[in-house]
Amino acid sequence: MSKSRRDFIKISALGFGGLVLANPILNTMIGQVQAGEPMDASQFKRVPTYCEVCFWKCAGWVHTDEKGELWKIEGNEDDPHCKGRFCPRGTGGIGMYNDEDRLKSPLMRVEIDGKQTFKEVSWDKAFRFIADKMNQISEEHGPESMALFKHGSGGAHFGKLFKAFGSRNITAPSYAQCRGPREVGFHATFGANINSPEPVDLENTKCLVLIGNHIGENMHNSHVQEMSKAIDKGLKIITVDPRLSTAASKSKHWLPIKPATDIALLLAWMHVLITEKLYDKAYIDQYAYGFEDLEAHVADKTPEWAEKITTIKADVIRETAREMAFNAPATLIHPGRHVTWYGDDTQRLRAMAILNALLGSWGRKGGFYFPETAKVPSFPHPAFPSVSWTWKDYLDGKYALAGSSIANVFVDATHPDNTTDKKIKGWFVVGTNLISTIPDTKRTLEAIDNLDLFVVVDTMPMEITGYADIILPECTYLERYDDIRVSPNREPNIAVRMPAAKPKYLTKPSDWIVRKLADKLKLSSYFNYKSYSEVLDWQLKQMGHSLAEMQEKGVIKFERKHENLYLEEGEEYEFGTPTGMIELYSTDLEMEGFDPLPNYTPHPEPPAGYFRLNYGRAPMHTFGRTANNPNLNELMSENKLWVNPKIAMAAGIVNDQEIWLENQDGIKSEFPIKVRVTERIGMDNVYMVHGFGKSNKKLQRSNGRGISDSQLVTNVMVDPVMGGTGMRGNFVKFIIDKPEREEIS
Ligand SMILES: Nc1nc2c(c(=O)[nH]1)N[C@H]1C(S)=C(S)[C@@H](COP(=O)(O)OP(=O)(O)OC[C@H]3O[C@@H](n4cnc5c(=O)[nH]c(N)nc54)[C@H](O)[C@@H]3O)O[C@H]1N2
Ligand SMILES: Nc1nc2c(c(=O)[nH]1)N[C@H]1C(S)=C(S)[C@@H](COP(=O)(O)OP(=O)(O)OC[C@H]3O[C@@H](n4cnc5c(=O)[nH]c(N)nc54)[C@H](O)[C@@H]3O)O[C@H]1N2
Ligand code: SF4
Ligand SMILES: [Mo]
Repeated sequence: MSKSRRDFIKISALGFGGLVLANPILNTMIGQVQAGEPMDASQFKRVPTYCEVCFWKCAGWVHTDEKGELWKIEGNEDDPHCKGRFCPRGTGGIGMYNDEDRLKSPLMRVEIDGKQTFKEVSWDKAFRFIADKMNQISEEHGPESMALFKHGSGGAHFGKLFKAFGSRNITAPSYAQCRGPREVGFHATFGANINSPEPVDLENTKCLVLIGNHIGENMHNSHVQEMSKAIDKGLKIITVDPRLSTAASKSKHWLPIKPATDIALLLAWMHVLITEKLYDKAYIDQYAYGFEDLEAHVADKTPEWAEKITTIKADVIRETAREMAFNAPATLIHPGRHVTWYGDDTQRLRAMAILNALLGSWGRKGGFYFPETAKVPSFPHPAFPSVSWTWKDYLDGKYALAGSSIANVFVDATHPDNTTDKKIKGWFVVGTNLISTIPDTKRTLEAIDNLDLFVVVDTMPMEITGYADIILPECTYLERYDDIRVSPNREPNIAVRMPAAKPKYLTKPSDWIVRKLADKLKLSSYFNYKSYSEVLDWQLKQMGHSLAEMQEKGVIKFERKHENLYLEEGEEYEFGTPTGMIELYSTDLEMEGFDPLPNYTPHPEPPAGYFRLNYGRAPMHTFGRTANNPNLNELMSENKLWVNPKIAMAAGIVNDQEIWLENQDGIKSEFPIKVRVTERIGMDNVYMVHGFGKSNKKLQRSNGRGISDSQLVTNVMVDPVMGGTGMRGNFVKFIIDKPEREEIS
């Protein structure tokens, strides 16, 4: 690796020896809970929270004992996100508080004897340094040259600081690395975004079609619960996945599709529904635009045509299409979530939306319901200054249908090859580990090297922290207030998060960090309160409630005020598309010069000796954020490489053998991975769970355990419609003997 201005510093260089270790009382207590031993609950106090282990944000209770030690977390019975039960990750959330590898103090990059290292500094010194640099960047390039990458609750506080400072260049990896194409594809069709939680009426669904969406391993709580209830009621599942996922194993039909060919299958399903007149004619006649165009478009997309492409037998395609029609409109083609696969993702999601339209499932029981969100007033503050440019101006018309900012475009605007006058010179990265989150790490590092200021706010010494100028340690969600949770659902609802323990070490909540930094930037008028509890109480009082009440209840649900949950029979309805109808033929896409009807395009195949790199989730982990969590690491400490037995035999590799991988660009995995030989995966791809193979030695439990899929994702197929980063076009081969590697300093 070439020497860069910002050498990666393993935080271990600093040595945190002697600081507090894991809480032994807590560990015993968790042991007791897991062992199901009875405990006297009377000595415990409970504090409301919502979980931060993933973005489902389940509301729950943190129980603490008389000494204030955290004991356990459990779900809030009134919460529609969790229905009273946390998933294994949420239950293990206390491990985040308890992890002895946590960041403990603000750290500043310094050079000692020509070698870069991190030095502990006071919060005040850190703020002075950051404010000086921000002001300098603003003077030289304008405040817009400061950019914020955020993910998770703390990011909202920083978002406000950035707007007050004069920048709207704010982004998150949940769009262009996750669900962006889904939002664009469904918006173009139904005039509405899907958002989170997805408004899928799983509890009433009779036929569920999962396309590369592995609910059960993807552990989004209420949906897993609703799906298992529906299974008990006889739900038919059709799973399209090259791997026998948990969902596939519970399915009536598992379609082990050849990767990257889903659009062909979707078009053939439309062909069957239309030619066999199985679609919802009344619904289409009343609500849809462009049916004749669609009919002509799929006329030659026969199951036989699709069989050649997808390897799924024509009669299976017919049979599954009929199964969908039989159960319609309670048939749900699930829109998925992590959908940035092959660069034509918006078009694949459009095809999924169109299929839902043909089945009449949008706005229907067992399909998609119309969600409603509670209104929470904003705490008053002066108007934000106007800005002279944003990421949209930088793009100058490219990715025109992107409804949200594109994280990888921020990398481009920071990279030295940006020749425009709209340059990003400073980054705040709050709660996102960009090194393993945005593909093409090399480019991310080149951008980082071109920064004048790089601040990372995190709870753990994750990879991204090693490149920062300043690291600010945030306390965990169990130690802080955060914004009121508002999200769309069947019933509008809110939930609060309150601190269950004092912040450990020198860590602080984001709202405090932001207020102190605002003081230094002379922006304190935007943050006119002493504690975030004041803001929450003010907001709740405007709504006729209070923080004291929320402390008792945790969650409040409200009556719906607007439309019904579902369409009434024959109800007149205006969709949010340009035509006001469900656009089978998309006028938005046509206007921007894209295919108004989805087309199948072939994608490159793995060369001989290589396999497509497939990745996904494990029920007990969230991305890379939980790999080091003591409770969750105990459940699964490394990922394994799923390899088909025939492939393993040919390669001469056996179960549990450690091998390395090399991708099509000659990039070798940093660590080895154990092989899991299994019939559950096809011959053309290998599979691993994302989030392992942590590089930083300071992460004692997770460093070097398994492989990071992200290191091998160097080929990125960008979606021309909205800028999403397709990550599934990477091919790997096996390396049996430990490869020689240049040590990363
Ligand atoms: N190769 C590959 N890339 C992917 C994916 C994939 O499957 N494979 N998945 C994509 C998807 S779907 C998504 S949504 C994104 C997810 O991307 P990220 O959200 O970036 O994923 P994580 O690895 O969990 O990184 C979260 C970071 O936040 C920190 N953190 C956790 N809690 C807190 C907190 O309370 N405060 C602060 N300040 N920091 C905190 C963690 O320590 C960690 O560094 O990744 C995308 N990128
Ligand atoms: N436990 C847990 N749950 C989570 C998360 C987590 O980190 N941990 N993260 C949450 C987030 S933010 C997201 S976005 C979701 C992501 O969860 P999902 O939206 O379910 O998506 P992926 O993880 O991408 O799903 C991968 C599946 O797609 C299959 N697949 C691969 N290639 C193809 C193909 O070409 N065609 C088809 N049809 N299938 C293919 C894989 O074999 C695998 O089963 O999970 C959420 N839930
Ligand atoms: S699904 Fe699990 S990890 Fe995610 S918020 Fe809910 S309890 Fe937490
Ligand atoms: Mo995601």
